[in-house]
Amino acid sequence: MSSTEFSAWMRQAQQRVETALDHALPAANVAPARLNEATRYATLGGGKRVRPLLVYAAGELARSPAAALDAAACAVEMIHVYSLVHDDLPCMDDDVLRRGKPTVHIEYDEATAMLVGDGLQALAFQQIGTPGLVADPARQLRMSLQLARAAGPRGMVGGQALDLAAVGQNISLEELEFMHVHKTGALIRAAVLLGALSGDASDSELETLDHFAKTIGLLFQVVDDLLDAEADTATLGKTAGKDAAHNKPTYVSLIGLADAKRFAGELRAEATRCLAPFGDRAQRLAQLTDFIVERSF
Ligand code: GRG
Repeated sequence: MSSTEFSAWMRQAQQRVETALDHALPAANVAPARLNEATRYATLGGGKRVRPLLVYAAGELARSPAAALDAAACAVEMIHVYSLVHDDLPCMDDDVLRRGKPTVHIEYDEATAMLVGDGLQALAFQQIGTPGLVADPARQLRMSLQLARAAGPRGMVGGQALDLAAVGQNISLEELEFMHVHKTGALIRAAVLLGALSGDASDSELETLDHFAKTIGLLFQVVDDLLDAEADTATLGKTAGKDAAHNKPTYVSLIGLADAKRFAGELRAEATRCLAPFGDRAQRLAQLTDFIVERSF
C-alpha cells in the first residue's frame, strides 16, 4: 500500500475524530460559555491525533463498530488534551505555546485551564460509558477500567509525578524508561486496547497488541526526545529544546543522539515483529508505527 494511500486514510481519520469531538464537546455559546469556549479552543483544530488514529487502526484489526471507535477515539484524545493543558500550567512545565498557539492559561487564565482539564477528563469517561456502545457490557467495562488505569496514578499521572521529581536529578536508564512507560506510554497503550476491546480481538490477540502498544509508547517518547533536541519551535508548534533548558533527563541526555536513534530503531523492529501474526489486518498499525518514527513534529 502506498504512502499516499496511508496519508489519505490518516487525513480522513483525523477529520473523523475532529467531527466526533466537535459533537461531543459542549457548544461554545451555552453556559458556562467561557469554559466551553476554552475547552473547544484546547481540543479542536490541532495536534496529530496519534491516539485516535491508533484507536481506529486497532479497531480495523478487531472489526469494531464505528460508533464505539468514535467514542473511544474521543475519550483518549480528551484525556490527552487534558494532560497537555495541565502540563503547560506554571506549576508544571510553564509553557506558553502548544499546537502552534498560546496555551490555554495564556489565552484564558489559570483557573479556566484547570477546569478545562478536569472537565475533559470527566467527558472522556462519559464517551465510553454510554450504555450499549459495545455489544458485550463486560468488554465495555474493561474499556473504562483500562482508560482509568492508564490515566491515573498507576499510569499517566504517576508518570508525570516522576517526571516532575526527576528535574535536575541523575536518574538511571531504567528509571527513565519506567517514567516514560507511565507518562506517555500508558495512554498510547490504552488507545490500542480500547480500539481492540470494542471489537472481537481475543484475549491472546489483546496480549500481543498490548506488547505492541507498550513498545510504540516508548518509541513515541524516544522520538519525542530526539525531536526536542533536533527540531525547531516553528516545526514542533511547541517550545523546542525545553528538556535541556529545564535540565530534564531524556534518552538524548542519558545515552546521546546516536544511541537514542539506535534504540528507536530497535523498538520499531520489535513493534513490527509483534504485528506479524496479524498479517494484513495490522497494516494500519504498521503504518502508524512508521509514522511515529518518521514524524517531524
Ligand atoms: C498533567 C496529568 C498530567 C499529565 C501530563 C503526557 C503528559 C503528562 C504531558 C505532556 C507533555 C509532554 C511534552 C509529554 C511528552 C510526550 C507527549 C505526550 C507529547 C505530546 O503528544 P503529541 O506529540 O501532541 O501526540 P499532539 O499535540 O500532536 O497531540
